[in-house]
Amino acid sequence: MFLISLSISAIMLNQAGFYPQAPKVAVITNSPAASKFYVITADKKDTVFSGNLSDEKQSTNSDTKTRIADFTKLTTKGSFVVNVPGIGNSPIFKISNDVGREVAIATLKGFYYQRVSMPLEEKYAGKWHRPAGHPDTVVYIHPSAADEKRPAGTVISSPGGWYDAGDYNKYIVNSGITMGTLLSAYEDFPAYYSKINTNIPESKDAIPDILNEVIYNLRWMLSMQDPNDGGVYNKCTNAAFDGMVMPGVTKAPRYVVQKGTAATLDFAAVTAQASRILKQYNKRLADSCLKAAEKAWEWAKLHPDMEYDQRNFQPAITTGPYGDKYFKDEWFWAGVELYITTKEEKYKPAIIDAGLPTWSNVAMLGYYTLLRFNKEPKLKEKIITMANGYATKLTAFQTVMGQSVRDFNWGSNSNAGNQGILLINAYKLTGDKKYLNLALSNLDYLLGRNATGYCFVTGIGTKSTMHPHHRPSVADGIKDPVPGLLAAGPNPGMQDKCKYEFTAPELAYSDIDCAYASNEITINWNAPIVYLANALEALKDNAGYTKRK
Ligand code: 9MR
Repeated sequence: MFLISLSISAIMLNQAGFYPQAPKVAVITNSPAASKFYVITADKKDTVFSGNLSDEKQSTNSDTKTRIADFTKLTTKGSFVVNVPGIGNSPIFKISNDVGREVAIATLKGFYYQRVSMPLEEKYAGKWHRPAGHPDTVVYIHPSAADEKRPAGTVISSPGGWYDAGDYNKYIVNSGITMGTLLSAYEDFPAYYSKINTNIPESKDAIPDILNEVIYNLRWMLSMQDPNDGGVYNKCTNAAFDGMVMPGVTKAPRYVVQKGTAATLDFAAVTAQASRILKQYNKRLADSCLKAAEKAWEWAKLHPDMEYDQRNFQPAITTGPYGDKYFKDEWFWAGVELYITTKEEKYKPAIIDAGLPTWSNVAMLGYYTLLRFNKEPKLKEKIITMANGYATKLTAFQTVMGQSVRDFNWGSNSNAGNQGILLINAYKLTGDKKYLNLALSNLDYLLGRNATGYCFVTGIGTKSTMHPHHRPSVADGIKDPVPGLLAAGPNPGMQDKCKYEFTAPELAYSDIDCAYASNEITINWNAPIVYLANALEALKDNAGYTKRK
């Protein structure tokens, strides 16, 4: 048994599998003596392909040396393993037209499992069904958020939304980038998403499931705006993190805390974007969203740089801060979304620099929207320049992810996803398939072609994350973790101080629930893989990845 698992972990590949006419690569990590590899059928009866391993490559993010097995030329559909003499067999993988479908749907469904205030019924949630978590119908105005009209202790209702992560709190800033990414996924591929069914309670209505999922969190977000002045509370939270229990078991008081510029502008961007997208499905909701966005914008003009800082709060609040001190990017993104939705020049922002999106840096979301509506065509060059940068030198795992050691920070897997989104945008802007292949290399990374050998999506593949820092997965007594959730990924910061077998940047991942700095799941990390996996599914036929026979 031991030998088998050793050999499995030495051949890294996308454990879901490959589209017939797309690039297909496996990576061998323990210096095989052999120079040939074989692809054999899963029943081990037939050898369908043989090839030469590449020369050895030295990874720049650990001591790992790799050799590449490229079997792109194999286009036969079926179930296979890669075999390297002296090493053994890879996990079984498929070559099929629909190979990305399961992960595309599962990661979107992952959001359903994060819903806060409704029961997850067995017909939708399977064995992970559970009662509703926090009702959040009694939420206190924390002293940090108090004013004359809503003094400390005032009760408001702020139900619904998604739990942010492995914890049970709800944060506006992080909902911002998450919602922007999901709304953009829909806005970039509306026809595709109109056909996707994730088996959620709303699946039978006329609204695409991705939008139904987004609406569940949107209604919560709307409740986080102070109707008196338009400002938005930073989060709806316990005073301290809950223990590792099921949601709703603890009855600790819930608070909304200080308003902030980042939260309010992220809210404005999301509600403005949602407004134009939802108009055709629910005019009333769309109208309320636009009013909310405009009101939030007005509040932000009066408070252009109000940092959220909980350090001296009484009573103390120790849950995640998502504190941000730099607001130019939020101003830009909110301005763009309001401008595109209202067409009013007064919102049109001056262009600022943008890097890969993170929860604290959202400018790129504004670029994507401007380009989607054919505004500011010169931004295209910026996207293409970044995408060409990704194309210059692939890692020892033949991926874009990991070209810079800085890719391995807290939530590193979201960088792989966000690089993928940028590359999908480059493909949409140019039609050059090189960018799509590079985007695919990062999906391959997330699903197993990485130094750890893990598929980082729960429930997918043969060696995937089993013990995420995710309270329901820990506390529900079910062996398998809640499915469709993307683990944070390697993070040499290891701020959790838990046990790590390896500490090099690309290996600092520990599949234990203690390891919140590398093995938590979070909505802003799930959203990019939703975008990426579904975009590839949406584009696969036109890109020629699939095969008719
Ligand atoms: O993703 C966040 C990361 O960038 C920060 O460095 C880290 C520490 O503040 O917090 C992460 O966000 C956590 C949030 O504060 C609370 N919910 C879980 C999030 C993921 O760990």
